[in-house]
Amino acid sequence: MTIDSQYLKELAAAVGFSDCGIARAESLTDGEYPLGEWLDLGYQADMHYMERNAAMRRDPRLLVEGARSVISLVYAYKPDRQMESSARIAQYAYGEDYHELMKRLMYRLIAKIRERYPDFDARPFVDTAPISDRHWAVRAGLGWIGRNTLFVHPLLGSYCYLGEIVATAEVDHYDEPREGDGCGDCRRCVNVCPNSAIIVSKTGATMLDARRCTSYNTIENRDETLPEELDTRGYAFGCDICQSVCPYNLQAPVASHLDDERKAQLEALASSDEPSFRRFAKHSALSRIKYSQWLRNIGKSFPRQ
Ligand code: B12
Ligand code: SF4
Ligand code: SF4
Repeated sequence: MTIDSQYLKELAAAVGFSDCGIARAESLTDGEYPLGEWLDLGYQADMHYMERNAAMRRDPRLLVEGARSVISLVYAYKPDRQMESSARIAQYAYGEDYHELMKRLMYRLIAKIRERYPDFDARPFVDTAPISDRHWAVRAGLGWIGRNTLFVHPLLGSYCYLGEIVATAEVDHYDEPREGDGCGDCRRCVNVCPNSAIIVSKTGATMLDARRCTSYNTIENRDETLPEELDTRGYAFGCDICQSVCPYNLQAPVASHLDDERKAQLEALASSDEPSFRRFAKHSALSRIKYSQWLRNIGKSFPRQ
């Protein structure tokens, strides 16, 4: 079966994705995705799941038997305004949990494709399996990996969620990665990071040392205390500092609306008790952390479990 790629992209836009590109399902090279080097340096901190299934992380054909195409999908979320609180939450977590949002749209897209191609066999992924979302977006020609290690779209910036549908079908036209990147001489993100978590190697390529990163420490770190030297600049969940200075984000169009009710809910979290925190977190990216981590992140005591 060969799918009409243009038709597929039109369907992706119709279900609500901001952009879509399609790459051949082949193995990523060590040069593109030096996972081994990152792990050897210990930059994964306690994210031991990153140490498992390394081969699968590079090659989607090990994840989906017979895979031929990776349909990469971008959903922009730059909000129209910011929450105001001493306990700040990264913008990607303002709305619905992106795993739920992306999965729903991807299943809708698969259903639409099946209306014309009933035998379309595919599996959707969004940060839910060993596959590197950013590198597939790059392979599909949608943008590049910026110095802050995030995927940057030339028009939408990096405030976007990524997901992919791995399919056994071929398409009539595959996209190619862009030539070079759009960062040029810019180093704003590297220079602004309060924890020097973006490490520049001798070759000039950058990697993220999660041990130093506020996002890692406020979300993935399960210790009773945060590292003393960590400068969170008020972030209690995630961190947007290295994205907020990026010229591509500054010029990107607003893509989501933070309404008064949601804004108030986000701001009230700093004083929420456990039941109200859990209620809020249920369909939010905040479900990744426990209430005890939340208390630790906002500077309150970390009760033993
Ligand atoms: C683990 C993880 C984290 C970890 C580690 C992040 C990281 N940069 O690796 C932590 C918890 C810190 C994290 C934080 C965040 N994350 Co996260 N995370 C992931 C996850 C699960 C895997 C990333 C991964 O593979 N890391 C492994 C290493 C090897 O990758 P790397 O070092 O970044 O890769 C670099 C090297 O390969 C280097 N390189 C290339 N060639 C060469 C050559 C040489 C010689 C060298 C030295 C280097 C080099 O270039 C790459 C880019 O710089 C993905 C989801 C997924 N399944 O893909 C989401 C994902 C990357 N995260 C996402 C988000 C939104 C975030 C946050 C912005 C959330 C927030 N606001 O707090 C922050 C951003 C922090 C940052 N500056 O990266 C989005 C990013 C969307 C986008 N536009 O890119 C993703 C894609 C989830 C999604 N599906 O939307 N995340
Ligand atoms: S997310 Fe924050 S702490 Fe992590 S690299 Fe970016 S600026 Fe630094
Ligand atoms: S701030 Fe500059 S160097 Fe960093 S990702 Fe954006 S354009 Fe690239």
